[in-house]
Amino acid sequence: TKSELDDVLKFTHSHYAKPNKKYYGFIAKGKNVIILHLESFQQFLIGKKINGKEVTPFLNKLYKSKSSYSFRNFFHQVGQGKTSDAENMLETSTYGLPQGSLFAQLGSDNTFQAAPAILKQRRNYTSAVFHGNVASFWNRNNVYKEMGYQYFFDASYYDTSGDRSMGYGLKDKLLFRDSVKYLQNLQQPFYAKYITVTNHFPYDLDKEDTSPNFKTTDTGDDVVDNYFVTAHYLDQSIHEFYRYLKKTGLLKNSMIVLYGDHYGISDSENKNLAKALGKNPDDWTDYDNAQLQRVPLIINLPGTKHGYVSNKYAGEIDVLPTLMHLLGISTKRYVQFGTDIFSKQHDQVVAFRNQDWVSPSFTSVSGDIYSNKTGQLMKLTKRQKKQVDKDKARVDKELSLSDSLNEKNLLRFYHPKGFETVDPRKYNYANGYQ
Ligand code: GP9
Ligand code: MN
Repeated sequence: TKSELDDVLKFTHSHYAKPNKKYYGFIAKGKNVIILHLESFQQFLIGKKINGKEVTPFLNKLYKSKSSYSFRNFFHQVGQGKTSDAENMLETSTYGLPQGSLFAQLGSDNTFQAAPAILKQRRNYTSAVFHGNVASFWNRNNVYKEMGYQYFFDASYYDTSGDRSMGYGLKDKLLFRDSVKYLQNLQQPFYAKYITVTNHFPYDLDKEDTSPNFKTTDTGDDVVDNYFVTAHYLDQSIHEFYRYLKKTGLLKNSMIVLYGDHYGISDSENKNLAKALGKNPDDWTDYDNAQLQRVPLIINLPGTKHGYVSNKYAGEIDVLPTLMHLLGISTKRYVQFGTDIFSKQHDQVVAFRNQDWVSPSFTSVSGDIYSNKTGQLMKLTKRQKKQVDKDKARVDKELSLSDSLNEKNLLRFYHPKGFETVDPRKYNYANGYQ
């Protein structure tokens, strides 16, 4: 295991991307961090109009705002752990497992060196999660203690009775509204994560929650048609949340990070989705499926004026080093497989959990290489083959080293400078923070 840990450290140290001085600690230092985990929210929703109406007008405004750094080539990298894989990647910058959910399988006993503990120990951040489902789903109540979360405001903190819930829990508008009393009493600076649920397969929504003037598609596939309706509802929920942030005075001293956790429409439905995207279903290929794995990443810093939409290719694995550098916190000492997207050394090859990958030039699906320029299968030149082999080798190595680290719980043996091992017994979510 010592040598296995050394293999991991050798890779992550050689793969480390140092901060971009222009962004390191200037724009976000000392701000609260609010993570908005947008359930099943895909990038194709951004800017999309249906019957002349924007599906997500508020998020569209946020995405283009001068106070946002938004990413149009940002991809989810989840496996079967879905939401819990996204959480793991964003808060540890290590991947989920090849099969199943890391949270469920390893989350109760593994040693984590995760965002809540790092931010607490380095900058005295309070940490909290807000989610309208029961605490035990995805084994969160145990995992969050290993991560060092001080608070977990799960379903037991809200009235989830009757039509206040839908699918996996409390409806998003109610989660945002009923949690403000907890959020505004958190000791600042805080790191608070909201996990939404309403925009979740099969995208049911009570009539009372739909907007009469938003008419969705009529592809004949209920999942696709309803997806736009619940995405529209989620957009309204975020808009309402921003109003609460403004009213409580939290907006101006917070960095709000919004991202889609993974796809909402699965490959099997994509042919019906193609019509809604104005594409010919008969021309739909694996390349198109891979391109739809984009989810939005919006880093919103109210008050800044130099935001822009970045073309950089990146994935969920890259968020933690990126956020920590924005906060002015160094990351070199931690085991992180991702790289700071603002860094000149940021690695733009994005690994998918199933060993597929995308880069600015290529899309690799089950070993077939497509050109991102033409969307067609490629006959590789010698030089292109060399590049593709290099990218593939890096993806395979990164995934296998991450699996070795997590499956063998190697962080037990790793002590980054100044990091105190988390004691999960310190936390009791039933009656708030000890
Ligand atoms: C449940 C919710 C489920 O709490 O997070 O999300 P999923 O993993 O199914 O996307
Ligand atoms: Mn999810």
